[in-house]
Amino acid sequence: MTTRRPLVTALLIPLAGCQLIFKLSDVPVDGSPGDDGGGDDGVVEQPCWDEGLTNNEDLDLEVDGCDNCPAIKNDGQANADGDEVGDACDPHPNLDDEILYFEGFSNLGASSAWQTKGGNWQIQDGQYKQLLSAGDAVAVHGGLYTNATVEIFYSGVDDPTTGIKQAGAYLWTVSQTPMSQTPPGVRCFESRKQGGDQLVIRDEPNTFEVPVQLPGDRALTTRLRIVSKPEGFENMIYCEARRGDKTLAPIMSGHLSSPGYVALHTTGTRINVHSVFVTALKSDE
Ligand SMILES: [Ca+2]
Ligand SMILES: [Ca+2]
Ligand SMILES: [Ca+2]
Ligand SMILES: [Ca+2]
Repeated sequence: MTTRRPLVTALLIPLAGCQLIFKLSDVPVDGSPGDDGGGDDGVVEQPCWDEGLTNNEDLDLEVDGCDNCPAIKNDGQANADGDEVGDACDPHPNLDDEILYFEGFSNLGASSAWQTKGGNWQIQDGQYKQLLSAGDAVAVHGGLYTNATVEIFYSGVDDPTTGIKQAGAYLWTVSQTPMSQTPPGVRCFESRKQGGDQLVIRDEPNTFEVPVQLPGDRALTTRLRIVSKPEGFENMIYCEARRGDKTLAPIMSGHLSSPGYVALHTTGTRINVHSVFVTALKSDE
């Protein structure tokens, strides 16, 4: 899991004396000890949320573990509500969110966090790729999340000919064995049926096929966001598909307040997953 600065502070100050107090101040400024070293960016930095993540997925000024939105270029790190998640990817602009997980697949060992069933899942070129174009393929992340927001960037879905091709993601309830064939929970898919693109939301046993045709340009990366909001708060989940900053189809369905896994799923199609990002409202909210 993440290494958080407050814990390091507690361990080191008694050993090393006052010299480290400045280093471990809570808001390191650019160029000072504690800055992430991401360049002369001139902005007041937040503490890194995971100092072990040193790749820079989005090529902005902050490495992944010091970036408040690791998959979206946001040089200024704007963050209006002052929580751990930057404006560019904050699902609750006025509530206290925290970052639970980011995977940019920048190292081969990243695959060890995922169980797979079907398909041929490989980390190549900084992406998690499902390389077969037939059959069902699932990859499940071992983390367990409640009231989570999951953002997945992916591309490379096959051009359709006939039949049903789908690529998407789940929040997968823990009551089900992770590798079972038909898990309950909320799923968002992009699908193609006889050449048409559409977004499909399933909150078992219900299925919503969204009457919005998505652009068919597969050269663009799709951002798929799944939000599980707390029961009693808004009592909703929504899924939305985006390309770039454009929201294509925001959808409302039922709630999922029980813990769940994050899963990737393809049917009859290849996919290149660029990153997976999980945030949640802080549990004391
Ligand atoms: Ca970055
Ligand atoms: Ca960023
Ligand atoms: Ca924020
Ligand atoms: Ca927030």
